Order: sequence, then C-alpha cells, then structure tokens
Amino acid sequence: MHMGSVPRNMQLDISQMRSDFPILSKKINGKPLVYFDNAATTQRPVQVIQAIDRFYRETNSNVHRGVHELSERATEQFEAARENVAKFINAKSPNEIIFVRGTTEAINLVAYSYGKKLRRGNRVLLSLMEHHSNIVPWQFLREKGVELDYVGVNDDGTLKLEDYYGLMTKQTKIVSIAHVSNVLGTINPVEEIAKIAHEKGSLILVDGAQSIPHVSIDVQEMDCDFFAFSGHKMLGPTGIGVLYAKESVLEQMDPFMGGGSIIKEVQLNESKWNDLPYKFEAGTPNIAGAIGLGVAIDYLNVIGMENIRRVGKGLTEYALETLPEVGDIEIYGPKNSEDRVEVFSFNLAKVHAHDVASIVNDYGVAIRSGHHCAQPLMRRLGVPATSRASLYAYNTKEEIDLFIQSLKKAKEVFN
Ligand code: 7TS
Repeated sequence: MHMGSVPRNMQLDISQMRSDFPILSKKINGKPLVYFDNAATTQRPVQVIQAIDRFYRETNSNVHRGVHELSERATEQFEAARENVAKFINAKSPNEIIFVRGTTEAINLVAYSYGKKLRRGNRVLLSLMEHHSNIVPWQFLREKGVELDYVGVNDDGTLKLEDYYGLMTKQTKIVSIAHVSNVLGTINPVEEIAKIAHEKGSLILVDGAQSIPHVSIDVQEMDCDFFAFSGHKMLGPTGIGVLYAKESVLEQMDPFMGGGSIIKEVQLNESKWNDLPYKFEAGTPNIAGAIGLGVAIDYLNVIGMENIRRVGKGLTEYALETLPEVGDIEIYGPKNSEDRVEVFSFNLAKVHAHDVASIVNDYGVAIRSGHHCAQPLMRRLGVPATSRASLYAYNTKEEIDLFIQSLKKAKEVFN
C-alpha cells in the first residue's frame, strides 16, 4: 500500500495491506504463515522497517545534545514523533508524552514515582484480568504498607463493575485497569471507571497495551490520568512505548530514573529537575524506535482506526461463529463483537493448551499458549492455561478456516 492511498471509511483492501508486511508472505514448516500471535507482538510494515533503516543510514546522532546538523535533524525527527503520538491519542500537549521502553516500564514509572507519594494504609485498586505488568509493580508498594484490592470478573468475561463502588474507599489513591484484556479480548468501560475513580478522589491509569492497536483512543474524552502502551503491539518497533499523563499530575511527580537529560542543574548532593517531558527521560532514548513508532502511527492513520475496528469486528464475528465447528472447544470472553477485540483464548477438551499450540504450529499457525502473564485470571477461569489466537486487521477469514482445520487435526491426534 502506498501511504495516503486508503481514504477513511473505504473498504480496506486487505491483500494490499498484507503486501506491506514482508513476514506475512513467509512459509513456516512448508505452510503459509498464519500469524495469530498479534497480542504478543504485531508485525511491522515495510514503511516502519525502512524508516529505521533510513534513520541509521542518514540521520543517526544523539538528540538534545549537539548543535551539529545531524543532531538537530535527529532531535527534530524524535520530537516530531512525540507530537505524532500526542495527536494520535488526543493529548493536550506533547509535554504529556513520555517515551519509555513499553507498557511495563510505563506502569513501573507510575508505581514508583506516583507510589512515592503513597502512605501506609493507602490502597491501589486493580482487577483480576490484569497482565502481570499491571500487578507486580504495585506489589512493590506493599513494603511500605500500601494494600491492593481487586475488582472481579463475571463468567462472561466482563468486569464486575459494581466492585468499583464496593471497593473504592477514601484510601484508594489509584485505580489501574487494562483497557482491553490480553486473554479475554474484553473491552472495559474505562470512561465509566474514570468517572467513578475521580468521584471518589482517586487517579486512574489505563493500560492501553491491547487497546491501542484496535480502537481509536482519546485520552481527554477518557479522562484518564495515565495511559500506557507499547509500540510493538501497534506495528511499531520493540523497545519503545509511551506513558501519557496529564501535565498537572506529572508536575507533582519526581523522576523515575536518575541520569542525564532529566536535570536542569546538578550539585554535589542534589539536583533540579528538567521541564516536562524530559524530567522522565533519563539517558539516551530509543531514537530510531520513537521515529519508527511515529511512522507506524502514520500507517495506522492512513488506514484509519475506524476501518481497523470494523475489520476486527468482522473477524470476531466470523471466528465466534466458526470456531465451535471444531467441537469440544471452550472459548472465553464476551460473545459479542461490540464488547471485545479479535483475541480468542480457548481450550480443547482433553488436549493441553501447549499441545494445541505445538500441533497447529506444524500447519504454519502461530498462536500462544500458557498463562499469558495473567495467572490471577487463569485461577478465576479455573484453568492452568489457555491457547490464544490473537488476530489483527491484516488477518483473513481464510486464515481462520486454516486455523480451524489445524485445530481439528490436533483433536484427531489426541482423541
Ligand atoms: N499490559 C497488557 C494488557 C499486555 O497485554 C502486555 C503484554 C503488557 C501490559 C506488557 O507489555 P510490554 O510491551 O511491556 O511487554 N502482553 C503480552 C501478551 O499478551 N503476550 O505477550 C505479551
């Protein structure tokens, strides 16, 4: 696809889109690759691959340091990427965009820097469907007497919203919640949760790792205080991610890591912090990664997030309709394409999740199996593991058909 060639709301030409992703035409085990592990990481279009290559060939230099031409160009491109991110999620200002390594680092930053302000008896409200990266950083705060509470999950894979009313107390200082579950695909009503949190005087962090590739994000409308995401789950490079936070909230927080770039002045025993967003970006950043992320955003904008969501709903409807054909299959999560994205965790009766993943691999199908870094959710589901097929807009119904055939083979082998 040539950038700029898909007007919004036009039918997306999937085969043209697929031709932008070199890896999608690879063969695996002699079979055409069916890549259904997009929740772990998406693939990259040539536009992103070329942008990184071009940066190292033509512009490579450190940012915010030199007055020489290359350093100025690198800084310009790096800051343009920040502006691009700000526009993509409708942040008020690029100062609210902090480049980090990914969602994990973004949440650790908040748990550390905002966590420093918490005291014994304060509480953090999470949910049973969180990825470990939205649990473990908060557990570090238990050392100083901060307690954790968990909102439950209904049998249909939705959040027990009433728990937000029951569990929020005056001591609850932050609510942290996945926008989309990496296991169930559930889209959580984060606008509503933000309202409840703010009414009760708490801040809210939204883990957008799994929502940013699928749905259009407006942080002002959502009214979240923090929004975290990873470049590699939205067609961008690994090792780059974003913490969005309201400027007023960031102003009140201390830096996460010490080092260069975050300071205005260093004395022997203390330092003065730099302005936003640099106060939170210690050391040389992932410059090529940020530039690559900016190009991934350009790519998503050209296709249009509403087109991506529409294609995703179509894939969800087709998968939910056809997967039961396999027989003896339990599919977790909401049954309605409005309430979920195209991420399907499932178990076949009498076959271990790892065996399923390993057999379909023989047929060129890449899926993940295990606890998906969500052990509390596995316990809630009453299973040690699931297999997970996570699709993206470049996947097709034909690939779902191939996947179903490979699942039938897995059943044959074990029954
Ligand atoms: N939050 C959610 C909801 C996630 O799904 C993931 C990664 C993370 C945070 C962490 O993101 P990272 O980029 O910092 O690693 N989820 C998965 C997954 O489901 N399979 O592999 C990684």
